[in-house]
Amino acid sequence: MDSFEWLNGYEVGFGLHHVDFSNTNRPRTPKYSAHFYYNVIKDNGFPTPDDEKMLYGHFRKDFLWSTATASYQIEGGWMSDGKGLSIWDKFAHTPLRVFDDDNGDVACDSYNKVEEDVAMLQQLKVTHYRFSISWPRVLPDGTTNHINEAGLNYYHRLVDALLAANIQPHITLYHWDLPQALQNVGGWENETIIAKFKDYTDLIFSRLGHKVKFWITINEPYNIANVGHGYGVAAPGISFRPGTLPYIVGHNLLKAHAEVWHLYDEKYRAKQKGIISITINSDWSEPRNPYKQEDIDAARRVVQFYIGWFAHPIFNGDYSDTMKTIIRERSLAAGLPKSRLPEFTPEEIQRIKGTYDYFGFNHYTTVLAFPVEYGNLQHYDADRGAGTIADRTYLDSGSSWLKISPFGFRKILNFIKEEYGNPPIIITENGVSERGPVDLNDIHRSYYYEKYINQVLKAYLLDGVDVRGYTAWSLMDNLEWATGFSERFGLFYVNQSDPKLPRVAKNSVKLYSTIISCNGFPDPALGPNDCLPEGKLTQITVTPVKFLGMKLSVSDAETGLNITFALLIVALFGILCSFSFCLFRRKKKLASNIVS
Ligand code: PNW
Repeated sequence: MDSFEWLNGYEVGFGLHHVDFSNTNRPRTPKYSAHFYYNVIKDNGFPTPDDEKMLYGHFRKDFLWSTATASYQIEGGWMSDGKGLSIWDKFAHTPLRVFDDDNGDVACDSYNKVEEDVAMLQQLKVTHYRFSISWPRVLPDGTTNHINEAGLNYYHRLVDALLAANIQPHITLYHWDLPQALQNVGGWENETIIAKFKDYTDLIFSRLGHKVKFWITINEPYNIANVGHGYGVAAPGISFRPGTLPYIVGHNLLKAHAEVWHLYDEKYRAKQKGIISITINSDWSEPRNPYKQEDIDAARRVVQFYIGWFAHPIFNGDYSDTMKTIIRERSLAAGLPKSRLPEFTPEEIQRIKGTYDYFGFNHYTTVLAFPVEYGNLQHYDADRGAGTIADRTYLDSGSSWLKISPFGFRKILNFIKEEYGNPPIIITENGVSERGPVDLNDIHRSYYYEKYINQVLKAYLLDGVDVRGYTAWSLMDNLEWATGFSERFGLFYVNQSDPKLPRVAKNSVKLYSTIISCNGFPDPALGPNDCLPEGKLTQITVTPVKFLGMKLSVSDAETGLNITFALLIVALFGILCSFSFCLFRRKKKLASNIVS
């Protein structure tokens, strides 16, 4: 416990327990480290925690294995063949909006590289490919007044090439590149967008629907609403009405999604026999201190304001009570006449509820939450009343917001099962980035995919979560929105300084295609398996570990540890020497005192 620390008095506490020296009873409170040390003693060391152990087993026979991209991030051809401008063309051409002023004018030039893109998919052996359609490429001014057949033809060529390679297209109808012409009349803030989105998707179903069985209406409504219209760091880059605009946009996104789901359901489903849903993204959130009720509550609010904002109306009906209550109370307390969160009519609640064929889910990372009081400030973060940080023991990635934390994946999949009535889930994105010098030996990515997909397997086999498919983000390095080409999520490397933009496989391609061939993780104890390279499960990945804040392989970390030990011994030796020297001098002094 904390105690009298010699020259430092009670200022410095070495204790596993905090002692309150201002209280005459001297109460002791365990610190987090006491809980930690208790576990070390209980476990007599450091056994691999259950949630980190590999589970061997397989996914459903008809499991869908996919990888994803989005139109603005890969296509280029920003003005080719009559394409109209999107809000991302405008945003990226505004100085200082995108890192290094990168833009998607050419990107990976996928508009001209159908063959190369399909070749990569074949190498991966995926069963599905998730890509998005650029609305202004097909409808340059956003409306069906003018259909750009040349643009539409690109998607025909891509879909035909996929089907010829026995790969099923999984099409996202809206992945953030709104026609600028529609933004000019208010974009997602203007309710008339709902009818426009319906017209556009009606056209796509009627032209491509006989070849496509998997659809996503909207990708990540959270990012469109809050990042694009609240924080303003994604197109259209609006940040001056953070208290109201994200909620208005979110409201229209939900209605637009529901209308398109009904359109497909009533007009196309019987004939085209596909499935359609929305893709919702969310981090998992843990309490910063698992022993503090305030932190537990904050973590719940973070999840309810993130995944719940959109999932609750679609899967359960209406916004969650948490969001409705908090936003109304904070709005009224600030003197506003009503809640900043718009209300659905009872008819609207019914119209939106149940508009899914599966739960499309994007997931990357886990955060730690704690309560934060924002006083009278009126915006999303203040409504949520929580701050988030990353656990410093998680491995880093190339993106500041993304820390490697596989266990959270299983937890949030279980949350979806419990909270939304065990819907079938297709994971529509999951992946990791790097930045800096190019290294095709991307062990962090192999590690990430192996560990995250294994958590999905645990959710499926051990917890009974109804997972139907998995999609790796991303097929290739591409324009990572406001961070440009500096953050690379690809299984394939795309050299942006070579005008031919060649695609080169990173090492993780082998790992991902092995998991696909095996449809999971075969038990090595069961002997050689045809799905594995050379028939056996030699370590498919190298485990990166963190050492003094650096990412190292296990052997490098061992070397580092040995060197540190050596230095420590030298240092200790030095301290001991000087200490005995002091003692010696003290003794000598004492002796001379006695003598004198
Ligand atoms: C998703 N965050 O966006 C998008 O759907 C992709 O287009 C994108 O490239 C991919 O994830 C990687 O970022 C996100 O800050 C962007 O938490 C940022 C966050 C989450 C998702």
